[in-house]
Amino acid sequence: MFKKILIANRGEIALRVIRACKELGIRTVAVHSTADANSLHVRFADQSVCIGPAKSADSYLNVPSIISAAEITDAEAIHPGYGFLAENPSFAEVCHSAGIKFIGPSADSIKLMGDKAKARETALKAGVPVLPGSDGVMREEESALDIARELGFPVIIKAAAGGGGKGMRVVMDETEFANAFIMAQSEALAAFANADVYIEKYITQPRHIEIQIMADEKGNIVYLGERECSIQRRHQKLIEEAPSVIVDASLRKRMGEMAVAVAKSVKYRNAGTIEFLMDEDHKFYFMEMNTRIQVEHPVTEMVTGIDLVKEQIRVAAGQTLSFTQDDIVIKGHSIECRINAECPEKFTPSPGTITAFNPPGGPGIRVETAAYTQYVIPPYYDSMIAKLIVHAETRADAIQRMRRALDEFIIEGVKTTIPMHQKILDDADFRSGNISTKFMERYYSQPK
Ligand code: MV4
Repeated sequence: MFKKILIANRGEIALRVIRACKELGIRTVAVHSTADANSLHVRFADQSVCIGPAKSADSYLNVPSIISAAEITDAEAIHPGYGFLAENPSFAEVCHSAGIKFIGPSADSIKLMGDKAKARETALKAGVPVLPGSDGVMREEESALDIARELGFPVIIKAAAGGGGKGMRVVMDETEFANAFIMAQSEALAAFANADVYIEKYITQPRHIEIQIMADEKGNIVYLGERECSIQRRHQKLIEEAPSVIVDASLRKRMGEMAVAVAKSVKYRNAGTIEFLMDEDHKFYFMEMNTRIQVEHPVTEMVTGIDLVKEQIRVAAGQTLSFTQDDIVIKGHSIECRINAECPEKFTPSPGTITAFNPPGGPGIRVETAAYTQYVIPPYYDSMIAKLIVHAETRADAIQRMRRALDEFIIEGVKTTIPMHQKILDDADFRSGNISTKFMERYYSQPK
């Protein structure tokens, strides 16, 4: 096992990794920008290194600085958390060359799944359902239009280097196609320095359901059930839950086995997530693979009782998975609300000083946060200040528990999205499980 790990991240996820290390008896090194000198991840780690100024590009994305910090502190491994360098194949490669274990998949896996057109091809070859679409990237508008006609409108044009919604264009009919195709290519070029786009049949009201997988370095791969992530806005998830109301044991097994098939086909290792779109007939299609631990991993932990971050560290150290597929049992229901320092109506950021902070407690409550009373939220990073996670026996009980916990959560000095969560939890469609990725659009167009 590693003796010392450097955590190349900040905020709640840095704390989450430090906690896992402490329980495994591993010493920790925090890295931080000048803006984060008073952060809890710095305080809770055994050692800390300032890696640069406030701007992420100069600190949390500064590869030479982070590698130097690992070298001077004798850290044997780096946990990247999510965001920042977590899905940067060259960072994984540099770690490897420097003799530092990157706690995650290989640089090759990250690179392959980062190209969404190649990821789609990979899933197809592994026998996993993908949406009807183009064979790889399309360069000429005319042949692209031919494909679109074959698929039937509406279609969606996606950037190969995209993901998370960037560089996508929905095309409702033939008359819009030429313009959308050229726009998608130039947007992709501007955003990713790569103009490659591909085409898929568009699903109008899909659910976003993803499967957590975990793989060791000996070829064992298991699935840990699904997360329902349809409640999102502008590709930012707001609420996630496990299990999904529409996934029963047999569908879970089918989706899980498909997720494992994708991972096996690329000799995947460590934690990963296969995202699926599900249509109204409950048919599912591969969408993307995320090659990191995700923000919403706690809901899976709550229903499986498995510590995913500890397991990431164990398998990176060469250990065999500590459980088999048969050991994994989904118990109860878990919901996570991401609480952001934002105006709950307009979603504009609300940085500043938290003047009062009192997280909820009691049975079935988990709060993942790096905030505290008098903490100053810097304007440089993302606006998530806490994840509130509940676990209960049934979905109805979990919703009640979340409402109770949101009522208890005191955050003063900045605006937060707590009122938005309270409204969603009171919504009849949400409560009945009648949700899709269009939920928030519908929700915010309703009179209040
Ligand atoms: C789609 C789709 C409908 N049909 N692909 C959004 C993010 C990127 N990963 C892919 N996305 C979508 N791809 C087809 N063929 C709808 C979306 C989509 C979406 C997906 C998941 C969660 C929220 C979403 C919001 C808008 C669009």
